[in-house]
Amino acid sequence: MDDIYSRLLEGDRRAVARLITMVENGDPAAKEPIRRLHEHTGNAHIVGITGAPGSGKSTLVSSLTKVLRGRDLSVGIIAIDPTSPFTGGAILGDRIRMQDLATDPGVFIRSMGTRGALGGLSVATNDAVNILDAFGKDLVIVETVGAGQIEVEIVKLAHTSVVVTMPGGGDEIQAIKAGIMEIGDVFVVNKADREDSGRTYTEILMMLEMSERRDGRMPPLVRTVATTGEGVDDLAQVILDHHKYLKHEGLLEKKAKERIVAELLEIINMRVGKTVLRALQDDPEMVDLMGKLVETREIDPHSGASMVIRHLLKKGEG
Ligand SMILES: Nc1nc2c(ncn2[C@@H]2O[C@H](COP(=O)(O)OP(=O)(O)O)[C@@H](O)[C@H]2O)c(=O)[nH]1
Ligand SMILES: [Mg+2]
Repeated sequence: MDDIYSRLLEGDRRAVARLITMVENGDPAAKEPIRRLHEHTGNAHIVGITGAPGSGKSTLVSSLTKVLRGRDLSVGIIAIDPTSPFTGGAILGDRIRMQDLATDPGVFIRSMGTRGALGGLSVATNDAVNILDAFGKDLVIVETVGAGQIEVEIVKLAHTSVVVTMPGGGDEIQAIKAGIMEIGDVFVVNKADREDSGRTYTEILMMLEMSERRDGRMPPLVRTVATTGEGVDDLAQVILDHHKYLKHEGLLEKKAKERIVAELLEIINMRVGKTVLRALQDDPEMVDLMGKLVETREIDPHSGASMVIRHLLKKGEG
């Protein structure tokens, strides 16, 4: 594994791809190179892009990347597809769309599925972000769908969170109201070529103006046409400006600390989950408990969980 570490730092793209596959598969051999790469991380500007399926995120990421490349910035892209690996259509679509970027050595694109995730996706995504950071990418863009738990976790880990909406997306406006609002640093109305886009723009603008955010900052709202690149220069600018703002206000360091803590908690969460599952399988006392829970229904899941935790803590001390 020494090899993959040094090859990665020498700029070998295949080493990057290989290590990401390893973290995605939960391969324990990834731990050592990840550990050693840690000191090379912390330089990339991490950008999260979220929004409903079909709002144009992938198209936008691709045109945004072209603009960033025009400014001589290197870009890593991680597209997370929460659909099952059997419906690989979206991933395929993204690949085709991003094809012209794929030959650019300043760009690294990777899709990740939720396959075998079990709470491991956030951890694998963080690892992949860190790998691309250590690989020297100036920006790492993570595209996720919707506003589910995993997406919110991922968006929390970005320095700059971009929320993409499109005209007529009544559901999205509800989602924004329901909490995405707080985590969005930049808002986009994509598909501004559609005639009903003006109304959506006004609605979101009003909502942004009325909302009271913890950071007291009014996030910019940008209109884009991802397919033609219209407005994407502006989008790139507000994203880069947000990074400058974080730096200037001393917030970048605060975010970095939050990111490390969130990462730690995610890893603990995943590892404890796995440990508990193993313990449940092997331990006769746990087998007995599962019997009472599932077969005879003597105990309810809450009491069962308490018993498992007490049992594991006792075992851990003994
Ligand atoms: N009219 C129009 N269509 C767009 C725009 N951006 C994306 N699309 C189309 O919307 C569809 C979904 O785009 P995609 O990038 O896959 O959305 P994602 O699911 O959010 O990643 C595709 O057919 C795109 O060509 C836009 O600005 N205007
Ligand atoms: Mg997409």
